[in-house]
Order: sequence, then structure tokens, then C-alpha cells
Amino acid sequence: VPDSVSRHHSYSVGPNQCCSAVIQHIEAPASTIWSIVRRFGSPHEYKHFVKSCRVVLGDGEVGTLREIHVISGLPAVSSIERLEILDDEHHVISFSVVGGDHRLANYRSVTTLHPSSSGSGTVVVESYIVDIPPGNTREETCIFVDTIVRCNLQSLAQIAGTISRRNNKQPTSP
Ligand code: A8S
Repeated sequence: VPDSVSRHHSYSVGPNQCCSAVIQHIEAPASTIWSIVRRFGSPHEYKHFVKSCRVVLGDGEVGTLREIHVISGLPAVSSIERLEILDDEHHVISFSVVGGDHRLANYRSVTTLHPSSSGSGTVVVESYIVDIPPGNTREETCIFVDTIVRCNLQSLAQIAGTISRRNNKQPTSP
């Protein structure tokens, strides 16, 4: 595992917490993916569980707070989230959940982009740590959160892939 991955995705996990990571290959340059994920005020651009988002403090720099509302059918209504890391040079973004009406207390995630070792595209690593909600097991919690994160990254792959293919199209000759 490259140093750049282990550095950002290591957690000290408490007895009532769980942590996991989802990895997604995306057929697009890191710069294209980064331009989407770095916009902390616009998570709904690729997170389909997010119904609406409002920035309640700040302007996209570290410390910015957003309040999201999620679509119905989830065991949640809203979440208040704080931008913890925004590293444009190394392509690292992290946020923590600081409030809201849901069951994922003390959620924190880190997302990093890496050039694919296969040559083309980018590898996205998104890890998280969260308290295990009362009444749930570690396994249930991981399955629930992994599913959400995987959906988000698959949606990101689709959107960034489409933009990248469009950008690579040769102009038609006159
Ligand atoms: C993210 C990741 C997660 C979001 C979770 C795990 C959430 O927005 C949803 C359902 C919940 O039960 C919790 O990157 C919460 O957004 C979709 C409201 C926090």
C-alpha cells in the first residue's frame, strides 16, 4: 500500500466504532474528479441520497459547515457536516458529521485520489470511521455505510467518466 494511502486512511478505532474503506477505479483524470469532489457546498452533484444542501457557515474553506437533507426511505433526515481537510495539491478531502437527525454519530470520512497503477484513470479511496449505533452490530453498520459510499463513488465514476470522454473528443474536421 503506497505511503500516500496509509497516511490518510489510518484510524484509531474505539471499542464501539467501526471503520472501513471503499475503493473505486474511475476512467478520468484526477483533475476532473477533483473538480467535482472538492465543491463542499454541492455534494448532491454526485451523491444521490442528498436531496438538498445549504452552506450554513464559511465559503468552502476548511471549517465550512453544510446542512444536507436526505431523500426519504433512509433512517435519517438531515446531517450537519464540517469540512476538515481540503488539500488541492495532494487531492485529499475530509469531512466530519457534527449534528443532524440520523444514526451515524461521529462519522468522519477521508477521500483521496491516486493515479491508477494500470496506467489510465484514477483510483479513489474513501475511508470512514463511525460509532456503532445502539441496537446495531459492527457488521450491520459497515454494510450500511459501505453501501452508501459505494453508491456515491459509482455515481462519481459515471459523471467524471462522461465529462472526461466529452473532453477527449476530437473536434470534427470542417
Ligand atoms: C457521505 C457518506 C454517508 C452519508 C450518510 C455515509 C447520510 O448522509 C445518509 C444516510 C444516513 O443515515 C446518515 O459521504 C447520513 O455522505 C445518506 C444522513 C449522514
